[in-house]
Amino acid sequence: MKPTVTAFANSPDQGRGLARDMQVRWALEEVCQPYDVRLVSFKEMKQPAHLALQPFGQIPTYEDGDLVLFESGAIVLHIAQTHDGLLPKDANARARAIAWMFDAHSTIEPPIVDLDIAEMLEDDKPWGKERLPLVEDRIRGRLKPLSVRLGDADWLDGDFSAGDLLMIGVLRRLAGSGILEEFPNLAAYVARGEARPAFQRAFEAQLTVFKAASGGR
Ligand code: GTB
Repeated sequence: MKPTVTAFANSPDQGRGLARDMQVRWALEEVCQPYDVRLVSFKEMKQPAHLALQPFGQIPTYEDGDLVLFESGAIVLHIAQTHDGLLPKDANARARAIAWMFDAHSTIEPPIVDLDIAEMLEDDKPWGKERLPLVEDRIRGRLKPLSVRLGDADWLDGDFSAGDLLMIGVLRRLAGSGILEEFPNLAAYVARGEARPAFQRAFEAQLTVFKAASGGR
């Protein structure tokens, strides 16, 4: 049986693959696991049927037989633990790859989400313009050590892993901000991830949804 993932019926990201179903799609593509997608509207996400799957009324969710999961990081970890290809076999290397997954979501991502909030919701506040550079600097404060650690390696710790997948997913949210380009090795790292055939397949799949929803434009 194929797992089912939920995604936005009308993604506000305009087909740029920035919503978090993208990481789940990408992980499934990396391990060659076919999957179904159930598209949900903003209204449906807040209805009891979806809230039973995701208490906060968000996407993505993951259903596979008796298992219902939410939290994109937990979903990617589950996929990586139940399929070959996204986590090293060696126990210590596996633990380190999982550490990078947590790092992506709990250390790198918060100031990046804060930038989205500052730009989208706080721009018109009297203090909005003054705060923005502070938020941007907090992102730089996280990217600098990440850039140093990556150095000239292709991936964060040996072969490509679920840690890289989540980290690249998080860094992609900086597209258009100009901040990522201040760290050329991180920009190249993101481009390397985006060039992976599995990423391309996942990206095309979510883009097809966006194009269909916007009348094929
Ligand atoms: N911690 C949860 C996880 O990782 O699964 C967070 C899930 C989450 O934030 N889901 C968002 C959602 O459902 C979509 S991905 N939001 C609707 C709501 O809360 O009502 C976040 C996202 C949304 C939009 C863009 N964008 O337009 O670029 C990018 C990322």
